[in-house]
Amino acid sequence: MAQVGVVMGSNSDWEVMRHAADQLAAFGIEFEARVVSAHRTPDLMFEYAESARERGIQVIIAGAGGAAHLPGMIAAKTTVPVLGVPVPSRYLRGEDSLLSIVQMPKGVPVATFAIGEAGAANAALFAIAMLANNQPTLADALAAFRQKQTQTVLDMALPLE
Ligand code: RP5
Repeated sequence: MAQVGVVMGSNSDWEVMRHAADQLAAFGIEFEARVVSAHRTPDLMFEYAESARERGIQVIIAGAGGAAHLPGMIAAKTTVPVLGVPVPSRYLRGEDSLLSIVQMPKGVPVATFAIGEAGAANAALFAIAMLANNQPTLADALAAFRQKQTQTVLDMALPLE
């Protein structure tokens, strides 16, 4: 049963959002990935959000670009935590996506991540950290991931003469 839902406004977002999916898969997290558009499939968006908790989804990662209302609208219809990923847009390079997602009015939060691939990967890592609160083996795996990352930097060499 999927623990994490990964949704995006278009399949054109996949190139960014696959970084969330890849990170979840690397930790063995069961997840589902769907295209759900706030303005083009609003009924599907409501149905997805309303059914998420009863289907066992514990965190939703939602990515969208432009006037990116998907994360906020999903958050409006569920109390499952929503992690928003601003997808780079064609004309404003995702600054529009970022501001659309991050500027939620008080009362319905969306945790907002960086624009693009880093945001997608970090949203997945944040979801993993949330799940790890109740899954000790996952907490160990996350600590090992961090340690490996630390060692990679400690081992970095520079091409000095
Ligand atoms: C948004 O519009 C999507 O999240 C996507 O980032 C953007 C463009 O969608 P397409 O025209 O590529 O389907 O809803």
